[in-house]
Amino acid sequence: MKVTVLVGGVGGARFLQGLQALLGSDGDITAVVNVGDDVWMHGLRICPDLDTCMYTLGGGIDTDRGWGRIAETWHARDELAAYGADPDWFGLGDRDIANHLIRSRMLRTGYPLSAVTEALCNRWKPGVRLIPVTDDRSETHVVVTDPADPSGDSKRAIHFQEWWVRYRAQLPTHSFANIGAEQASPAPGVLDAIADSDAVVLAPSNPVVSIGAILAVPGIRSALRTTAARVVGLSPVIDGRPLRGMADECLSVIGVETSAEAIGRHYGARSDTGILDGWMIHSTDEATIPGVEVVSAPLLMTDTDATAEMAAAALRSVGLNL
Ligand code: FO1
Repeated sequence: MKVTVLVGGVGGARFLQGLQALLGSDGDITAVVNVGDDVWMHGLRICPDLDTCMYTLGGGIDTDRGWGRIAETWHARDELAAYGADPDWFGLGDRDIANHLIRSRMLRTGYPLSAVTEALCNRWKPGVRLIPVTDDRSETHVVVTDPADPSGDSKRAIHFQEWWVRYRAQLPTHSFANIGAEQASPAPGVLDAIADSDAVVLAPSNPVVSIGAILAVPGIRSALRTTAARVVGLSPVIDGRPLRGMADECLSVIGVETSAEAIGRHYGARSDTGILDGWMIHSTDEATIPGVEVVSAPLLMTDTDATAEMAAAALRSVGLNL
């Protein structure tokens, strides 16, 4: 069974683990991964969502943090801070740095990010195909009230990572921008994966800075609207609260209520101008979305079996027999 999943970071990686467990060797899973979080730091290209998926499925992730390597050390980070090297608020682990050194060298040699990802996955063998949504630059930047201006009148754009890690989204925030998206195009294999799958799944990732950043790449939204596959999403919000991360902070910036129903309506029905055929919500939630089949099931990814059940419910909801 061919399934293509649009994923962001931690929630998306966990969902992929469950889907992989569900489909087993019959599965042919392609993950179209968000690159909006990607950033140059200390001369290295960091791709947090690709790395979280690769490490999680490859067995190298630190499960408490949800990012970076297990059994990590931080000597290089501490040395950089000792030199006063900016930024000192973003933790690069020693083991993780090897990954970024290889990626940065390959990018500078001219390899596209999709080829770099394939090379790194030769080591980690995630068991699913990880493809960045685009090989081009499409970074999420955030327009905030300038923290350096006491009057509070001036705005400036900062990289998503600074907003998320340095400021924990606690700045007055006005908008998001996907820098480079207009000139970006889907990476090789992405449109075919969406067109040729039995189902396309929107993982329970951040609807704005993960799924939204993927949809910002020209061609993705129309591929979802025209594929013969059924398209089903899973709500990242239960009982009005995100399971982790700061989806609520992001949703309020774009004026969408933090609820399963509001997010499903935000994605919209394919029979209208949206991208969904089905929408999974948690057993305790309610939602009515014109043109979308709403199904409720337990959406807590407490372990791989629970996540596998969730994935099965999602695929069944759009008519796949599992
Ligand atoms: N998240 C943090 O909260 N603090 C960090 O210092 C940090 C470093 C970091 C380094 C590499 C990497 O791949 C991810 C990292 N993250 C860190 C997570 C990153 O900010 C993610 O983009 C977000 O957590 C959202 O997915």
